[in-house]
Amino acid sequence: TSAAHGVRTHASSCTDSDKPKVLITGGLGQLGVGLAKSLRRRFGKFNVILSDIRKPPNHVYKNGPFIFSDILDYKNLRQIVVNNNISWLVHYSAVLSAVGEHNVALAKEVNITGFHNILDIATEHGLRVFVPSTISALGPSSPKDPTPDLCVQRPRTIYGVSKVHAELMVFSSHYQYYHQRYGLDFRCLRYPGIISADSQPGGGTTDYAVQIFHAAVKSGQFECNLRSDTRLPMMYIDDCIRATMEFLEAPEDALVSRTYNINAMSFTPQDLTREIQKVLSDFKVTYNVDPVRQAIADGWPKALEDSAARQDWGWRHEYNLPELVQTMLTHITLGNK
Ligand code: AKB
Repeated sequence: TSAAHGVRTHASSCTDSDKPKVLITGGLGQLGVGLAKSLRRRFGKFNVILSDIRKPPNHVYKNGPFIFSDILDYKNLRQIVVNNNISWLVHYSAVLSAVGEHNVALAKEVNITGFHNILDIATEHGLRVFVPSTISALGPSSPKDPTPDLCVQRPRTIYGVSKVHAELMVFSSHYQYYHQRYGLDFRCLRYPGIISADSQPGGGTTDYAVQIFHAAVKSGQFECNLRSDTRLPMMYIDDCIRATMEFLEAPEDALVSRTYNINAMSFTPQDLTREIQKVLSDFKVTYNVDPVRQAIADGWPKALEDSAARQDWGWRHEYNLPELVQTMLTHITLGNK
């Protein structure tokens, strides 16, 4: 489409002086290191700062700047943005769905108070800010198959409520005003469950779809904590990172909306098991359902309707279930050698 073409034209004409300086919060979660790698390839090693409250493994220090940043400490955040001339902020810090249900106070603090700090800092300094939403922002009363961009959103988890809150904040007249006056540029994608080989998710409901691959390679058996027929939208990490990069780089006038669904594939634990068994025929899965995770998954979409993302800024996914399984098993097998 012309929008997709526009994204590419914009990307290739990027000169040194318009290279953004990017800060990634929650950088040691499932997505930060991968996104930093892609952003560094595109904008230069020192233009992308990864941050977290934990000490990373050595290779993370070697690959580019890493600093301590606590999103609950406003002064610390502001200092980082000012001292490093940050222009884009990717906000990955979050307490995910399953852990959030077990620790609501922590989830409220990180996901709501932390997000407000990010939004205020971004507003104060006219940043482009990317905040992921996910399938968790939908609930049992949302249309499920597929879920449109615009629909009823009544999630039943604190994580989901905080994502709806984030999606809606920018519609408040306060932030609309700052958008017009100071150029706050808020961008949000609703991610499906993300599947990655090198990085682990932590505390989510879709985590089984990552753990199953490691178990298949390591022990040939896996105990799944969701029912065998639980269909959820999922995406391979490379697609997710590319979507995020393309969306971040999309010209503002291509964006009809500030929050877009992105979709790739949907499967159940049973579908995934069968696909893995095509490669590892002895692989066995048993089921021991976690009621908290199952209730969360039962309220989530089975697929996301993402035609607006495809039309407005040229989103295309590359991985379906067979490619996902081949790629994950290859990566994990090679990584274990
Ligand atoms: C989770 O399972 O909590 C996350 C998500 C879908 O947001 N992976």
